[in-house]
Amino acid sequence: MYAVFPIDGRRLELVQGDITRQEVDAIVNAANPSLLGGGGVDGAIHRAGGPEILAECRQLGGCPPGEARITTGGRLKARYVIHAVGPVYYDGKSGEPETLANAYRRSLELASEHRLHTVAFPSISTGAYGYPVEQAAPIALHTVIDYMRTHPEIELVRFVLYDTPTFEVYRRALGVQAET
Ligand code: AR6
Repeated sequence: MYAVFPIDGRRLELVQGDITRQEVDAIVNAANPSLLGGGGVDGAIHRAGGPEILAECRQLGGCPPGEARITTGGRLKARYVIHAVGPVYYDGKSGEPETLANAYRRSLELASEHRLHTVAFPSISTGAYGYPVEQAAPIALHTVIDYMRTHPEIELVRFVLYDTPTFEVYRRALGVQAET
């Protein structure tokens, strides 16, 4: 499944799929503050990318929520992995929206600093970290759209959503039709 939202001649895409298979300059990992791996998309990225990514992560000394760090992509098709740490959801009134927006924005700032043009994101914090996807999707989308409008170097942002319900929530939040 696929949907596209044009932004000033560039593209915000939604696809259902596996982020580890994306051929983009950087894929974003939904990491934890240790940066030493975990389950979910984090586990999948380290499995697919190999031990080189973890070896680089060990040198970074962790990453606070709302921040991001960059490593190479190891064996992945993507040249880089941007490790972003989202918030653990508590009640939605404890700074989670700001921390989630910061995780997306800082990831894109790192992409710009490294002269990368195409970036794929998972749905940060909506798995093990428990952020309701209906609340997280508009924050993720608004943050990325705002950034793309002011940073023309970012040519493509692709949200790679693992399951159909998550894809549908993002598609509705973006207000676009799915294509096949
Ligand atoms: N491709 C794309 N999306 C995926 C993939 C994949 N291969 N695998 C899972 N997802 P989560 P979080 C989706 O739990 O909530 C880790 O242990 C998944 O269905 O990976 O930010 C870290 O180390 C969900 O929609 O990340 C942290 O400790 C989304 O990715 C913690 O989990 C995010 O789910 C971070 O939790």
